[in-house]
Amino acid sequence: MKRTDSLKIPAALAALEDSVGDLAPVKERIKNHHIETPSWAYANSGTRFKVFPQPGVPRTAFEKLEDAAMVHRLTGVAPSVAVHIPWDKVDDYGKLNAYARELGVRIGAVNPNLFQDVDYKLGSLTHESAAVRKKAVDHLLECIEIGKAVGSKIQSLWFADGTNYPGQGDFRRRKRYMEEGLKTAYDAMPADMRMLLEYKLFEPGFYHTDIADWGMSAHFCQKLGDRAQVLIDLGHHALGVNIEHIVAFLIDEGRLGGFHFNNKKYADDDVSVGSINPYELFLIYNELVAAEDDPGTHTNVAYMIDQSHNLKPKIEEMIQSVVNCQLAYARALLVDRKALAAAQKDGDIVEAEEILQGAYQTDVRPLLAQVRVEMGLDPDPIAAFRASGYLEKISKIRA
Ligand code: PSV
Ligand code: MN
Repeated sequence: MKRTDSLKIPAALAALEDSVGDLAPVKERIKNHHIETPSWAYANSGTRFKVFPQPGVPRTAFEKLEDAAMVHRLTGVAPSVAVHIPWDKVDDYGKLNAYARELGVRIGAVNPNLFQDVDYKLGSLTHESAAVRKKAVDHLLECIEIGKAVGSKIQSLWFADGTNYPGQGDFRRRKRYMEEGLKTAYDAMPADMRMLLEYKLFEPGFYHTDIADWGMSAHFCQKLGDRAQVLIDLGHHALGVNIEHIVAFLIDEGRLGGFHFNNKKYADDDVSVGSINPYELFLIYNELVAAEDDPGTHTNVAYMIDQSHNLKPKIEEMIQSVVNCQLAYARALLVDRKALAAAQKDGDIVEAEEILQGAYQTDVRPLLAQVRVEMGLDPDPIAAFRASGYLEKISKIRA
């Protein structure tokens, strides 16, 4: 089947409407499902083996916003951009903010960087030196000020803190240092700001990391307060971990703050979301939609992408990633939740799985195409990008 076949919208939609009923509410929800893209994915990045340069790559934070705005113009659902400090450090954040607004986007999560300074070789918040710990805390406080200046409501924290050898560090002392540093930052946040805390089981610490899994992250958050929540980066789990279960558990505890979407095949986060295991992504979205549909459950989830695009053209990969999230969300919206609950209560495993599979195997591409048409967009954002001449233009300007 050719990609464009799915864009024969009317016939495909009529068939879908026949089987699932009125699509208007589903389309509304897809239009309002926003995905934040990260400034760092537009910039030059690579693996530790090699950075392969790409034409037109942004040279400044302002140019990164331009590329993010292009992704938003084509998809209609990526209106905010996460920044990373100091990678996106500028003299005047008011100016950066105003430029974002002018481009039709806004600045989203602020990501401090506590892993690229030589002082952090043995840790940042968990370092044995009080001076280094203070330097790390000061950076967190600086990022909160930047967040205030750009109107950001999220501080998104990831720590490279960890050790490589048994005996290198004292686990309990490091835990207390971490708690102390996080608390100083948490207390400095304005009342409408949230702290999202990532975990990662390994790398760059290969013996231990100070926030190794969701349980440790949730524990720190619980001690901090309601505005500290866990951030799930899909790449940061051991193979075989059931991420959708973690999602459901954290939702139920009011501690799911957001996602860093990407995909790991073996480790970490450098592959496009939905590229390796779209069924897993669907099952994650299935839990999110189940929570949205449950009137007794309140969620405030920041949907963000955290990828580093090494081989594919960066803007196209970002469009593809946003669309992959939309595909998973749309399919999850088609799950017949009443029938699923009934099958679960009856212990009817086969029926329950068939219900999920039925939604997952539905071709929702015509539905997404129709949503884009209704939003005044081209139904095929990648084709539209290729036809736009944008890459050729920036390649010349940024040469
Ligand atoms: C490193 O693993 C990492 O990918 C984390 O997931 C952070 O979110 C990201 O870098 C940006 O600092
Ligand atoms: Mn991440």
